[in-house]
Amino acid sequence: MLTRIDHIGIACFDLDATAEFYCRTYGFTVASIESSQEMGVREAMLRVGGTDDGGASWIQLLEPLGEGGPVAGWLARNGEGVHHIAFGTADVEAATAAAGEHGVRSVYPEPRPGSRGSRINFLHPKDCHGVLTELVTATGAGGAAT
Ligand code: MC0
Repeated sequence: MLTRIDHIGIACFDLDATAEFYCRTYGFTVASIESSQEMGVREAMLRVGGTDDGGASWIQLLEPLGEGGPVAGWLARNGEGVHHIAFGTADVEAATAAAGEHGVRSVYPEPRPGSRGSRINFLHPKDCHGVLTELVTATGAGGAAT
């Protein structure tokens, strides 16, 4: 079962400048910055809101590490903008399998490591009305970076 919108992934050319824009304009805070060679990105998680029980939502900024990865290719074709939407789930394998029962292909046969210790998979945009869709199981309760 999908429990929440975990984050929106935004592709950008300059992660530091884009993070500065979001923090200055909206008052968001940078919770983490990591690099993933596997995904070919440097990424920042920006905390949006949050409550006393730890609830928050997230903007994920994605800057390509090189020219070969999916974000680099997407930026070259489209320029900056929304790259994917991510839904939270307690069980990424089960959520991926459930989508598969509806004919939706996953990008990876097994979950891979994601931001802040999460486990992730992607659903192909061609099976999701043009939206690259990520499924995320966080290490802690409540979201990818909570
Ligand atoms: C590609 N397409 C997209 C898209 N990327 N449509 C919507 N949103 C996107 N982000 C469309 C293209 O326009 C094209 O459509 C078709 O899909 C094939 O694209 P392609 O790039 O030529 O083909 P592939 O197969 O090489 O790549 C597509 C695929 C790839 C979704 C498989 O982007 C992928 O593996 N993505 C998952 C990994 C990823 O995105 N990692 C970066 C975020 P036409 O109509 O021209 O055929 S890492 C992350 O987010 C982690 C750190 C985390 O959250 O923890």
